[in-house]
Amino acid sequence: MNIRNICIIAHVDHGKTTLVDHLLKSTFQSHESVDERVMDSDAQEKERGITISAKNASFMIGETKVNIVDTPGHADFGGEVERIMDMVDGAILLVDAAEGPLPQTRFVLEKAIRKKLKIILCINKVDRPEVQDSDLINQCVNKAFDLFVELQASDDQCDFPIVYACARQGWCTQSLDALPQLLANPPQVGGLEPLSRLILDLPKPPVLDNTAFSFMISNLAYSDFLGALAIGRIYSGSLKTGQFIYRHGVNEKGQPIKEKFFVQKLMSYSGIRQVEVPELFAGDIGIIAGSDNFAIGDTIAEESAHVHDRIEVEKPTMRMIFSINTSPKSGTDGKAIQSRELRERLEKEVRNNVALALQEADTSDQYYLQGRGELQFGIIIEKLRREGLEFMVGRPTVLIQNGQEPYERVTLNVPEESAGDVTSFFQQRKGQMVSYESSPQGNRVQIIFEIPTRGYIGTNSKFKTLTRGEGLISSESMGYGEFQGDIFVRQNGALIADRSGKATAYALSSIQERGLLFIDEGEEVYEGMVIGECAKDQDLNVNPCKPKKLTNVRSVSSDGITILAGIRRMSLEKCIEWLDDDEWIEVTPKTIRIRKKILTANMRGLKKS
Ligand SMILES: Nc1nc2c(ncn2[C@@H]2O[C@H](COP(=O)(O)OP(=O)(O)OP(=O)(O)O)[C@@H](O)[C@H]2O)c(=O)[nH]1
Ligand SMILES: [Mg+2]
Repeated sequence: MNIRNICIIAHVDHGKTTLVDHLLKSTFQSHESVDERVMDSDAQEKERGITISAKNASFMIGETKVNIVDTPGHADFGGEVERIMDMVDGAILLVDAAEGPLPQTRFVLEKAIRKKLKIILCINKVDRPEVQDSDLINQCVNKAFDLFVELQASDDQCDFPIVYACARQGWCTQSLDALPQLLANPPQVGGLEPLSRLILDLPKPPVLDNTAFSFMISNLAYSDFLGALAIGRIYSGSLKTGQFIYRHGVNEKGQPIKEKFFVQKLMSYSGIRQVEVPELFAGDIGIIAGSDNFAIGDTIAEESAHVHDRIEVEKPTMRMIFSINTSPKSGTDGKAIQSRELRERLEKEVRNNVALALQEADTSDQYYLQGRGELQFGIIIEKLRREGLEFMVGRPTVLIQNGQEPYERVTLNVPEESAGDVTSFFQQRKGQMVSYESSPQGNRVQIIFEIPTRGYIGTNSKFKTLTRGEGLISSESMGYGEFQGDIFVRQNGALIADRSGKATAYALSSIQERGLLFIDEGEEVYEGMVIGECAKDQDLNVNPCKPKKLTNVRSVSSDGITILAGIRRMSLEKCIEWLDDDEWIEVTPKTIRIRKKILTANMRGLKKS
């Protein structure tokens, strides 16, 4: 069969998954109702509207089978893009016409160029109002071209074909002159034909001149019936169900190991489905079941076949400590796992995600998970929580190397009126402004900062507030640089419960004068639990359970006192941003609480920021 293996890469939100919807359209049966952004199949992907993990699908263009991998665009999931690059020979690089190339465009393009992929440039969202009657599309193409040159693409890669697209309406064209007509009259069918033709022009999968079967694992999935599923590209030969084959992997020490296993089932992609096939052939992307020990980067091959180099990805720059739940309420909401289970669960996560690593901590019931960003950690925590587990996590910290610390290049696009506030906020956190550019209309500015990752962690909510939700922010890792000394992060102390019990409205109404509450009346608290943010820069122990002395006078509200002013409900993301080094986030399926690591008030002392 004729095959093309391609991926789709871009900065976050530039429209990858939407374009894949339309490419896959022909594979859906007429009676099927298909969700928008069908590849974002995970619950958290749907809720957050972003892609988290890279996923495969396939569609037909005439007689040619196209295996396509949709990838995430957020920098925290860069490892997902890196690990699928070995599966494909071509890439569609999407760029939002109005936003132009952004940090993650550069990151993914660099990876594609290094892997010698042939690239199609797709300028997307040409329907955006700001693009009309402007020169933005041409500027976008020029900036993309400059990026290719800067990243040292080969002449052949620099000679990329271009399509101008509206992924949302499912059409594209190679001619700029055709845009007004297409915008006025979007085609109902066949709108992506120009892109399809370019996909067919991409190189065929190179099939090694060797009849021995060889396959590399780029992704893992799980089936309740079959256990682990290895997803990857077949480089040479073929494989049948019922055969014995070898897994060439590595042990914990990184030494090569070889395991023989029985091929239980083989599948390949048809649309978004994995369908059983009797045999897999070189060139295709397939799925193998038969061993529970599969790991990303392993080669599955006949004994004599070539063992491929393992997948290399950028190293983690951050870590977060995970602990068993030692809070007084442990086990009341969910399953309070023990040390061994916590370790096994985190190990599973690391096996499935090459961008993560597990590191021992000083005590046996705590482990460091190393990764790339707060969002990545937040998603893993939420996933474990939804599995019914209880545990605690600490503040994300950066990994120091030879006395140096990691840096980010942060690109901000903000309304002009908030530029001053945003700038001083990032400068306070040791950010150095490296560029400041006003938009042609003059109402927005693009600012680029180079900032220690430590300073960048925890800026998201504040950035949203400063820009009234209208700012765009993205970052790319710049590697390691000089350690910048103390960075002033949280200004406020914590309001801490000094006993266990139920919070009363009476007590909270007077505590709220000292700061901002995180809890409401009636909520259970325990000694050492953080119930709010102190207005001052110092921690404060308070009694949130104090009952109102009975009087004969009763008034409107339940216990005759004021209604509480405002409560700041702390989402998981907000807790991660807010947390200090002497605090834990206690995560259970039902609640998220912040607590002091040392619960007993008189053992703790009161910390001043
Ligand atoms: N105006 C306009 N909006 C589009 C177009 N294509 C996609 N969008 C919108 O852009 C948003 C992001 O689309 P996605 O397809 O999720 O983007 P993505 O690149 O897959 O995002 P990540 O996977 O999270 O990086 C959605 O609201 C889409 O409806 C387009 O051609 N025009
Ligand atoms: Mg997506």
